Amino acid sequence: MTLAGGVVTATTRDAAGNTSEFSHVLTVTDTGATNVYVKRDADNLHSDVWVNSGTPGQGAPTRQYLLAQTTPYVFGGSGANDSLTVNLASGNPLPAAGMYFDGAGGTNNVVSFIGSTAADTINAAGAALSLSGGPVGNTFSNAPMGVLGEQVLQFVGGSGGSDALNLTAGTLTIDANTASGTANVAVTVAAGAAATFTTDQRLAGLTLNGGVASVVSAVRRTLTSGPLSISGTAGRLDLGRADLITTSPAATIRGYLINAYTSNADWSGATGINSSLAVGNPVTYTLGYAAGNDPLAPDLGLPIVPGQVLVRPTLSGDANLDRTVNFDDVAELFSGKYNTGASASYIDGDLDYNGVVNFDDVSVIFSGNYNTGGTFPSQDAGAASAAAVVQPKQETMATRRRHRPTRVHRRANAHRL
Ligand SMILES: [Ca+2]
Ligand SMILES: [Ca+2]
Repeated sequence: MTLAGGVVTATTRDAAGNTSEFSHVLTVTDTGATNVYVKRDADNLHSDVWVNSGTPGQGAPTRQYLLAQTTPYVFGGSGANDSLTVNLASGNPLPAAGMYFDGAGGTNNVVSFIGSTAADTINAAGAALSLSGGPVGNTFSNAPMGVLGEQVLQFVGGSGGSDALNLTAGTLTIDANTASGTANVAVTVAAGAAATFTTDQRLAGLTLNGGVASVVSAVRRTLTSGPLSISGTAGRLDLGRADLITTSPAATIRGYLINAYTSNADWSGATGINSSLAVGNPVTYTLGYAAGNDPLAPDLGLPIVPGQVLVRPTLSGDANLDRTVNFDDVAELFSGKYNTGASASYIDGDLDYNGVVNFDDVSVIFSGNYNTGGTFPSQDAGAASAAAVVQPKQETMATRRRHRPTRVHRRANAHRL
């Protein structure tokens, strides 16, 4: 059998990875990317396979295999980036003996699941994927799907049900985004496992049970999640350049931030919420947060509503979370709780997470980023191009005089330190 751009031979592989000739499985031996899509046929006897189809899942399939077959379905990929998509919408399409995917060469081999309208759970444990939940026939935990050479696992939302993607071992790039409507895929990362997000994500929830999740992207992303839970001695969320918007309470999120900030004020904690940028340069970068029910949040134009909390990696000293440090941040800090001893949030001006606003926080503002015109690196694509043509906002002497605390006022404050 010959496909466009390559040769497909018929090979199967047993659970130990040994291969032998067989008649109904595919090993791609060409060097081009190959995309295979499988879906249970309406006859409930076969699964349909589309290979490199522009309209996978529609029309006549490329081939079929028997659901009752006692040898696994094997897709051995090429030297390029291959993908295997498993559509669960009409039931479990795996044969009784299971399925094996080997991405072979390439650095971006993708295994992708399309959920059913019921609650589907994908469990990824290194070399084995399994499925539980879902409608009758959608469980293949007793016939695991073997994976090799897989870098990306997709289980995007929008198909209905309360879906879950559990990463219990290994390191994978995860895409569990629900593009529109209510997010319905919750992601859990167990101890020893690591998930990387490279695109915007809207998740039903994110649970880091000792595992690490990182946002890695050259441009700013937004990780939007239902409840965020971080536990264990190594549960950590590394936001990189990304904003986090979550429904977890502000006090919970503040606790996660303090865990990572540590008494060294350097974001080096093994647990909690941090950013690799701030870890690498804690003098220049920090993380701030704001709650949507804080009256200051709408005043500052922050993209959250009551019931949400924003966490934003930014420049140290950026009290109002606009990603630059100037007199507006000084004004923010003196807006109400300065030297009162009152319990304070980040946008109240508690920039060093000690719970109150005092001169130590003023020192953070003037620690290096003040009025440099600098902005937090890697704005989103639109903002980056705008930033390239818009001159940094320069404070005039007139505005500085207008906003500046009087010398007497500052001296009075100094006495209260
Ligand atoms: Ca600012
Ligand atoms: Ca403080």
